[in-house]
Amino acid sequence: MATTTQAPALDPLDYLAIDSLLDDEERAIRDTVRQFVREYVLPEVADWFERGVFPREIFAELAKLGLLGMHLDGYGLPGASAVAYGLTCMELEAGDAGVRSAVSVQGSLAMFPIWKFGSEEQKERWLPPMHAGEIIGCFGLTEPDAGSDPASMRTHARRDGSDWILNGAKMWITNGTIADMAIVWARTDEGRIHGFIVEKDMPGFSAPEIHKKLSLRASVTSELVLQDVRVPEENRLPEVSTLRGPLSCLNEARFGIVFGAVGSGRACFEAALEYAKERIVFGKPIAAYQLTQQKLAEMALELNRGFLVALHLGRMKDAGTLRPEHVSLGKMGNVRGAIEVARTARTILGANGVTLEYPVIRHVNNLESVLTYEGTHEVHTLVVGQALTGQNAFR
Ligand code: TGC
Ligand code: FAD
Repeated sequence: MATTTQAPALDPLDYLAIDSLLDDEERAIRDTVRQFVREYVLPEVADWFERGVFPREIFAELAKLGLLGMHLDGYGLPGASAVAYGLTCMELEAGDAGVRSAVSVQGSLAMFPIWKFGSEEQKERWLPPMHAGEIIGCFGLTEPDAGSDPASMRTHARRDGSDWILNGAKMWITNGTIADMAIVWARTDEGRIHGFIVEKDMPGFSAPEIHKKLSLRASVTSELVLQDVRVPEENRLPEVSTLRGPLSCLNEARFGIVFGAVGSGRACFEAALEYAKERIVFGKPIAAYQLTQQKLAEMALELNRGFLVALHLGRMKDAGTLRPEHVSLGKMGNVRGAIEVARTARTILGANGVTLEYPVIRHVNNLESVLTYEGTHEVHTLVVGQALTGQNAFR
């Protein structure tokens, strides 16, 4: 008698069985981070968001899992694959974008520039304790009058003997107030752009927190103020002196967002699906109405498409073929997709969609920051436009 192959049951949270495209190690890392988020983040995060706080202690927990700078190698760092790093960002952001931001900034924006552009002494001094969560870093590129166009930065570095004197201000800096050090990008009179390791106790440096945010509330966002801060030459990153330095770091963090946004969207989809099956309106669950099913089907489509794009970009990064323009397309598409999913999920929850009793409104609000930071949707559109046409439409 002929046997029929039984296809595995369809998993609404993995409709296209993308899980089967991951290897055992990738799945193990993903599951470990997912468990951490369930145990450590989800029970508390609505409260952190409501109070507008980010618990610094979480760095110790993230370090125990080896997640800080996980995709870098040497100096005691794990050297995990790009896909493993991406999956980590996805799971962390399914908890909250603030937690993913903390990991992105530490690994991709504070450790990466040292790893890529630092001296041997800098790498040995900073990378191991940053991986261990003993030293927290931040990344200062944006200024009050220079966001999308960092080439117009005003923060200034002047050579003074064997030191540099830094003056200026950075704005919207994740982790700034709780950081032990900041990678600060500054321009010299010769028009060079250098990265400096500014230590929090250096006289003239301060990092006041920015309050009244209604997005990414479970994340510290700060100004960096530099008034005649004397930084020794040994704290300057020696291997880069143009905007390529900070923009290279952004490629790393943007890559994490391509995955992270799918995590935010997935968390909203999961909440909406569960709610739709239980909420009875006009005598039956709202999941049984065609309009709700259309919303859920569109959400599933967007999330599966986003995950496939992310995974493909991850495989390209691991193969060494990923270009910044690819990352821009991924960030553009996946953040927009996640926003559509999150807002649609919010409608399914009705009034419950606006309370912190459910995760959805938190993700909706967080995604407004994700849309803007690491290059706005418009900036990435113009990067892709330039790659397609060869025409620079920024200026
Ligand atoms: P352009 O003249 O094109 O380039 C200047 C130099 O940089 C090089 N380059 C890149 N290198 C690596 N990766 C990239 N993606 C690069 N893009 C450009 C380029 O080859 C050149 O190198 P060199 O050595 O020949 O001088 O630069 P531009 O001034 O025209 O600017 C281009 C533009 C607009 C794309 C760029 O400025 C940009 O990306 N703007 C957006 C700024 C941004 O994304 N800021 C993010 C701040 S950090 C943040 O938001 C953290 S949030 C963290 C969290 O909480 O998760
Ligand atoms: P602007 O550059 O003033 O842009 C305003 C609007 O104009 C946007 O819609 C933009 O897309 C549009 N626009 C700009 N140029 C063009 C153009 N050529 N054509 C058409 N439209 C255009 N920065 C850091 O350096 N480090 C951090 O850790 C960090 N963390 C952040 C955390 C949060 C919560 C937020 C919200 C921001 C953070 N940022 C950080 C800053 C972030 O990178 C910037 O906000 C972002 O790059 C945009 O800059 P801007 O806000 O000055 O907007």
